[in-house]
Amino acid sequence: MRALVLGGSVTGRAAVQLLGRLGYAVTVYDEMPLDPRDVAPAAMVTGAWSDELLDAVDLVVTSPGFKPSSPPIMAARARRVPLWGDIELAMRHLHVPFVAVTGTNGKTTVVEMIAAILSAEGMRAPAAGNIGEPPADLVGEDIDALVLEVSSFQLFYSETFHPPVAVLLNVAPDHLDWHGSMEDYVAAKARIFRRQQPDDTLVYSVDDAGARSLVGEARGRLVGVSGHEAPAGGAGPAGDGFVLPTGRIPLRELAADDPIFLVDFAAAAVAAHCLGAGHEAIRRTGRSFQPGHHRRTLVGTWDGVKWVNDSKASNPHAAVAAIAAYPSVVLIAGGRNKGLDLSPLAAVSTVRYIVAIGEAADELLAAAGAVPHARASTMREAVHIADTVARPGDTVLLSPGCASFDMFSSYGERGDVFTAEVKARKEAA
Ligand code: UMA
Repeated sequence: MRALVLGGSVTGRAAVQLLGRLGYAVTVYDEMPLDPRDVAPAAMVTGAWSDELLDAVDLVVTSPGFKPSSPPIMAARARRVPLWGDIELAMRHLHVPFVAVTGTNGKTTVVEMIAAILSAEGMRAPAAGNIGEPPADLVGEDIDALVLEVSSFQLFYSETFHPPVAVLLNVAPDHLDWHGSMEDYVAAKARIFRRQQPDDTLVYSVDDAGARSLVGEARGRLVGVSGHEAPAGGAGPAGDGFVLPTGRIPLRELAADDPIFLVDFAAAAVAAHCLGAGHEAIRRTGRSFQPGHHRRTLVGTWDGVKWVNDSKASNPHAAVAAIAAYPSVVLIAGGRNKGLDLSPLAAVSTVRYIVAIGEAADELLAAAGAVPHARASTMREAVHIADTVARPGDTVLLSPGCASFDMFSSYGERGDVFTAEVKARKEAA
């Protein structure tokens, strides 16, 4: 049996190891140069694609970065070679209870919360998938359950994927450059519940119009969650309390009380409960949970101005939610647009000034209209401009609404550079 793995990075390396254990002779293809040691014992082909790479291949496993329109994918489809994503491959061999989480925004936080609750319950339930750890690496490990973050790319390349518990947080335009259209993006997201049956559970946010309309097609048991008002039979705030599937707790006890945190916690609580977590484990996690870096992270407050790093917001939907969470915002935004309309960023009523960066700067400045604005060519210059215009009561918010790859290697690096520039400037002052 011969397999071709597309992409020799995080996903590809894990696929090579699993396919090897399953008895496949594996070749890895990547456009970019690779270190052969990283993909050993697989054979390696880099550079220009050739359809001959599919000769005598029984299975293609693709990394999520390969677009449906890329030559290797088009060629595999044309030759009718079975084509799976890494989630499809891994979940055919991982026979443990699991929850799968998707959504345009917030999925990593919810995955971390579910994993924290299950760990507080004493379960071995690692987080895997788009969060960074390929599930293929977990095949054969002694675990009780799995918490899987699945992107639209991974869902697109899945066939038999069937989560007994699924979470759909929200659906808003993102990754249209990859999927080609909003319809195709939404269709990929819907694959999280396509194979569910009536005894499976689909947790969804009633606060999000995109999620609400999509779950109309689902067959599983629907449980609604909210960051504003707990729906009947679901979870969320109710008066000064918070309704959980296991009972009620005081709202003031939770680590944060903004609607984004509350809806994430409600979804995590319901999903973790489906996998066996009890009241105390859920409650303890709600009290202590801290979201990861670059998610509305406070860098510091100087002269009445808050500086906040929300570099993780790489689409307009995430940026708009963050901007609306502060009363008066000097916004640093822009980067590489993923084919999305950036004008909603400028339309949020709390935006007082826009500093535009990166390839999308022109689009943002055109959308700014009457909102005062400026362009910066580096993060240092953006911080300098923001510092000049900010006044007490403002929040200077880096919430780009775009990918980072035009100026940085990742959203993490973008957030780190912002944090360092802010500290260098304010702590020196
Ligand atoms: N490559 C090609 N040709 C292509 C596309 C990619 O040769 O047309 C090669 C690249 O040269 C590179 C490799 O494929 O060597 C990269 O593969 P990849 O882009 O699929 O990325 P991985 O490093 O395998 O990481 C992927 C996810 N990346 C993407 O979906 C783009 C990671 O999500 C994920 O953590 C990891 O698998 C483990 O599951 C990142 C991400 O940005 C964090 N995800 C998007 C998001 O969250 O918005 C969906």
